[in-house]
Amino acid sequence: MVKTYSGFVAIVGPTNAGKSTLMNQIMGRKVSIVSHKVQTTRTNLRAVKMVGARQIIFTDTPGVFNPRRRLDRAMVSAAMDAISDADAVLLIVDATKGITDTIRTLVQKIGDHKNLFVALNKTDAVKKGELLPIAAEIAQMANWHEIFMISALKNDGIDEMLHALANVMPASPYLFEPTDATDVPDMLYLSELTREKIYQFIHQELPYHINVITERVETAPDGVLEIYQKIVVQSDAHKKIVIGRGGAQLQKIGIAARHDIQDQWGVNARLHLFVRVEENWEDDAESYTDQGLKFKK
Ligand SMILES: Nc1nc2c(ncn2[C@@H]2O[C@H](COP(=O)(O)OP(=O)(O)OP(=O)(O)O)[C@@H](O)[C@H]2O)c(=O)[nH]1
Ligand SMILES: [Mg+2]
Repeated sequence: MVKTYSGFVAIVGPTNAGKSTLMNQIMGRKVSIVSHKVQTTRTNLRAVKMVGARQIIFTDTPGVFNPRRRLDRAMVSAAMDAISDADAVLLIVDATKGITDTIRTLVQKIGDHKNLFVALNKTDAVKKGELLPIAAEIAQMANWHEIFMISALKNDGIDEMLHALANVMPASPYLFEPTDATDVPDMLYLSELTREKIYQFIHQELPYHINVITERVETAPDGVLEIYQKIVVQSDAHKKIVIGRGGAQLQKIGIAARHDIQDQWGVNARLHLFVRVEENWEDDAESYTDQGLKFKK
């Protein structure tokens, strides 16, 4: 019998470091939404990757930052849970930013984990000469198993990293089916694709105060998937921004989201978007469970 290995790798790091981009690159498709804005990922998302006979269950986590609001705290706490459950921790450092205070705090938090790895990401965007001092500095901050230089965007250095991570997975029966798969619920995934488009098109700060909920999905008699989503905002002013002049902004978001849903799932879809003002959604327990987060009093 072939000996099997299976374990968890938590992908952690500051917001915007490229954790979700890496997850998607590893899986070869969009598992986790990505944006140029901060605090994009809100909850832990898992994906199963087979590396030969070895199974790695990756957890993409929300970026770690100074939690101020209740939502922030729930996000940081999800990331911390992933670390404590992991067989290996992979810290993603944005090489264009170098070693920041967030990195220092995070290294202290993960410092005594038995399998620590660090990847300097976005190497495509910095000069070689700038990488070496960052690598040297991070090297002496913890007892790293290995330090990788990668570009999640350009798929550079990922294969080698996957093999190194696979090699520290514990001997175990497969914890999940040995196929590449994710645990993102369909309803959440649909909401996420729309949230990604809002981040893409709306330039004000308000995205962090937005929530998308998929309320209903039905197959119409003509076979088209009818998707009803509610975009929750915190004020009338925000609602105006999301809808845009004559509804133009909302229409743009809807078209882009529908195309993405069709591309990702290979279906025909009609997307119905409604914008609702719910001033206190961030204090409502249901908004958290919908997103796979724990509501903390
Ligand atoms: N140049 C370059 N950009 C990258 C790379 N990886 C990610 N990015 C960009 O960095 C931005 C943030 O990427 P995300 O993957 O959303 O970052 P994240 O760490 O998941 O962020 P949060 O979910 O907010 O914690 C996006 O604009 C990406 O396109 C890379 O290797 N090179
Ligand atoms: Mg992310």
